[in-house]
Parts: sequence; C-alpha cells; structure tokens
Amino acid sequence: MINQFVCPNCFEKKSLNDVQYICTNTRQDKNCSHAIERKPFKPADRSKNPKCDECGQVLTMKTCPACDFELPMSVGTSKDYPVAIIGAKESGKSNYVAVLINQLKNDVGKAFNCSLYATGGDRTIRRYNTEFYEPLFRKKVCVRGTDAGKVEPLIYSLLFNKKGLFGRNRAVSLTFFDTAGENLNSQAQMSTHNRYLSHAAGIILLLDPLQLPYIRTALQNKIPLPQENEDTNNILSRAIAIIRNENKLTDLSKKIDIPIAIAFTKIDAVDELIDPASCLKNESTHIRKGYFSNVDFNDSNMEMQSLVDKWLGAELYQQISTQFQKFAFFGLSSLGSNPDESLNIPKFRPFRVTDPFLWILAQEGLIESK
Ligand SMILES: Nc1nc2c(ncn2[C@@H]2O[C@H](COP(=O)(O)OP(=O)(O)O)[C@@H](O)[C@H]2O)c(=O)[nH]1
Ligand SMILES: [Mg+2]
Ligand SMILES: [Zn+2]
Ligand SMILES: [Zn+2]
Repeated sequence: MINQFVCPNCFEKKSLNDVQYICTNTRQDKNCSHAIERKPFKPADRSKNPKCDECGQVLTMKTCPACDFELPMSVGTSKDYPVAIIGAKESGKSNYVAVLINQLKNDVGKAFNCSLYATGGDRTIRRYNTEFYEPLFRKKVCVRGTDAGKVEPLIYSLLFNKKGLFGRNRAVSLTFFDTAGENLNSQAQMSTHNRYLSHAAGIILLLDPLQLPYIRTALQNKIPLPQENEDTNNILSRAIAIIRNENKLTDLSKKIDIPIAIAFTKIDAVDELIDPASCLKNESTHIRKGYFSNVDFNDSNMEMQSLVDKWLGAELYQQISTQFQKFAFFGLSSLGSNPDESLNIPKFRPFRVTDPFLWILAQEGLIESK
C-alpha cells in the first residue's frame, strides 16, 4: 500500500490519512452545513468510503490538507509519476504544452490505451481551451502565455487502463507552471517550484536552438531571431542545484536518477542546418506503431547528439552525462513553421512533440518499448 502522495498543486508530500473531503450534498432538504460552506474537513468516519459527519452522504471529493486543492480521483489508488516541464523564458513552453496536451488527449490516448483528465477541474479545462486550444488549433496563431505574475498551473492526469504490478492503476500527473522558474520571486512560489522539480519522475527540459551563438551566426539575416535571453545558460545548472539540494544528494559522485529529456524546440526554424535525409525532418513512428520504437528513438537521439556537439561543443553533453543517469536528446517543433509578426503560423504542422514524454513513460515502464 502506498501511504503517501504528492499533491499535484503544491507538491507537498502528505499522508493519505490526512486527505480531507468536501461534502457535495447540496440538496436543499438536507441542509448540510459542510456542503453549504464547501469547507474541507477530515471526516470522523475513517473507512475506505467515508460518509459525511453531518448528512451521511458518501464523500467523493478529496482535497489536499496543505493547499485545499481538489485532488485527482486516482489519489491513493494509483501510483503517480509526476512529469515536470521546464525551460527558459521564450524557449517555447506554452506552445509546447498546448500541442502536447492535445496530442495526449487524442493520438496518444488511442495508441497507448490511456486517457487524459483535467485534475484541476473546470478551471483547467476552461483555461486550456481559451488560452491554448482556441488560438492555436482554431485560429492558427501562436500562444502568448502570461509569464508575469502568479498563474494557476494546468494540472492533468493521464490514467492507464492496463493495470500494473499488484493490479494497481497507474497515472502520470502533469502539472504545468507557465513560468520560467527564474521569474518566481516570492519564497512560497520558489519552494513549490523546487518541490515540483525534485519530486518529478521525469523532467522535460526545453531548449531554444535560436539562442545558441553558432545558430544565431548561421541564420543571421535569414530568419527573424528572438532576443538573446540570459536564462538559457542557467536553467540547467539551476535545476541540478535544486534537485540535489532538495533530495539531499550532495555527494557529487552520485548521479541524479530522474530521467531527463533534453528537447530542442523550434526545429523547423533551423531546418536548413539539418541534413535533408535526417529523421528530424519528419514525425516519429511511436504513435503509429503503438509502442515506443527504440529504432526511431536511437536514430533521433544520435542525430540530435551530433547536432548538439556541432552547435554547442561538448559542454552540454558533459554536464548532462556527469549529473544524470538517464538522459536523451530530442528535436521537435510545436508549430512546424516560424510565426510571422502578427503571430500567425503560416504552416501549422507540429512534429515529434510527444517523443520526450513517451520516452519518459517508456523509462518508467508505463508503455511498451521495443
Ligand atoms: N519557429 C518556431 N517558433 C516557435 C515554436 N514554438 C514557439 N516558437 C516561438 O517562440 C516564442 C516563445 O514561445 P512560448 O511558447 O511563448 O515560450 P515560453 O515563454 O517558454 O512559454 C513564440 O512566440 C514563437 O515565436 C516552434 O515550434 N517553431
Ligand atoms: Mg509561456
Ligand atoms: Zn497541495
Ligand atoms: Zn454533508
């Protein structure tokens, strides 16, 4: 039995015994004050399906004892694998998540027998639709995420239909903070972000190739380049420091055991620097095949590694390989083409967006790989 869970909103690790409930019995004749106040409480009834102290209705809505967030239905009944997505400002996080979530709902669900639920309830669904889905999939304009200020995270869980070991369900939770992490200045937000990273079962680090000096020189005057962003160099070192610190992994000879996918976004924009025969020019085969294809993965990992070597020198590879046990390189495009000044996307054709995510699922044995 698992007795602890990590809240997908505040990332505190809590005991399942401390989970609180909200009574949803709003029937007028019952007049349950717990339901009227919607205040989370710990029921006196400690059974598996506890009933409300006051009105006796079975309680179904669970909340986090630390932050009152409504917990996914699967809490306590499934093993959870939180995946964290990080990247510097303008590295392409918002657009990446917009496309990733859509593909998880559709193609991935079908191919791997799983389904995506919005854990954050209606708020997550509404926010995803208006800020991400509408602009991108309906109007074909690039998503403009709000990086400033405190934005509620988008929280999902991906439930697998096939039971794992011991007949337990398995779920991947995906909490997306639409901030660069560096922008978080209040202590409270910072520590949430730190727990987010250190509790992760997998990390997707998004890097913008258009920030690399080699590429900027090669593409100067050919395509519009984004402003140089100094976060880019620090984001990985900062993430490593946070994980080591929070997990008390101070012995530097011990590597971090969280799998990390280093994914270069905006591959469409560096198209002319990539060999025409490269596998990075096309969609991967995992979804079509219904399993994580090691052949496809090895091709793109090797290809991306040699590009990283050429674009960046050995430094990134050195840093990653000395710090992490499991890592892999990916190249992807969320949009498929460079948006124009009014943010319209001339040719919306995402590719290889789910690869890093599927690789993490395969590392955890959640999907078949061969
Ligand atoms: N060419 C190209 N540009 C992209 C792609 N994804 C994002 N961008 C550009 O990068 C900018 C920043 O993306 P955004 O997702 O807002 O980054 P965030 O700050 O990390 O959330 C966007 O305004 C786009 O101009 C892509 O797949 N291809
Ligand atoms: Mg953003
Ligand atoms: Zn919480
Ligand atoms: Zn009640």
